[in-house]
Amino acid sequence: MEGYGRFLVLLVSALLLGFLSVLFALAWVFHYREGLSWDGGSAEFNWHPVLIITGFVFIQGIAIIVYRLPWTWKCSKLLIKFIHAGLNTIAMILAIVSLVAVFDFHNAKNIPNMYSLHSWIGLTAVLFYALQLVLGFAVFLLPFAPVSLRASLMPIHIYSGLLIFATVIATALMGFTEKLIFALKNPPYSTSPPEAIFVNTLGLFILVFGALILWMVTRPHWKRPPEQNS
Ligand code: ASC
Repeated sequence: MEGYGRFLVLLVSALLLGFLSVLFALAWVFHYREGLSWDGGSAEFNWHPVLIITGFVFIQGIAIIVYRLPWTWKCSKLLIKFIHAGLNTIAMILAIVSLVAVFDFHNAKNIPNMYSLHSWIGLTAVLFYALQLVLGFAVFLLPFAPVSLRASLMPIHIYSGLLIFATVIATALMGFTEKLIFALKNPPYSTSPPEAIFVNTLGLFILVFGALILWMVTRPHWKRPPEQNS
């Protein structure tokens, strides 16, 4: 593989950033916020950033690059497809639970739903992700679709997958901003208290994680070799 060393450096950097992002999300809710529980209060809301960052950012990012891991190239393509679909299914489940946590918290506290740009784009991303998962399963995993249909839908599958992933990251960044403006009152966000710096840093980690994943997955020379396809 051309540039194997460079690929490994990018991969390890992305995995470290992704892992650190999950740790930061947990540190945010446990150190600065109310922790995690399922009680209709703020600790229930806190599942939202934790599960989105774990599932919809980190696990989805790994799902995107599984075909590019050189040591999987000797495995059957079908096995890697199952891993890709399985990771995306786990991410979908975590995203749904994270949405239930938000709606449940809002309804318990009489906070309006679905008014912010974060909520519009975020819910749209989850709906398109579900569609992408069902279509991907039906066309590329089940053995029924003809190769011509697979070939014509593959560029759309790749484009929409990457668009959803980038949109999820943009939506997470909007969510951080929203939450910090809502939650930091005394001292306010505008005075850069430690929590603000911490969560801004988490936003930068997620952005760079996404940038690394998108770079790795768009380099043509790091594609799974076609002769290994099944
Ligand atoms: C698949 C698969 C591919 C593509 C190809 C069409 O299901 O394994 O490599 O679709 O057949 O682009």
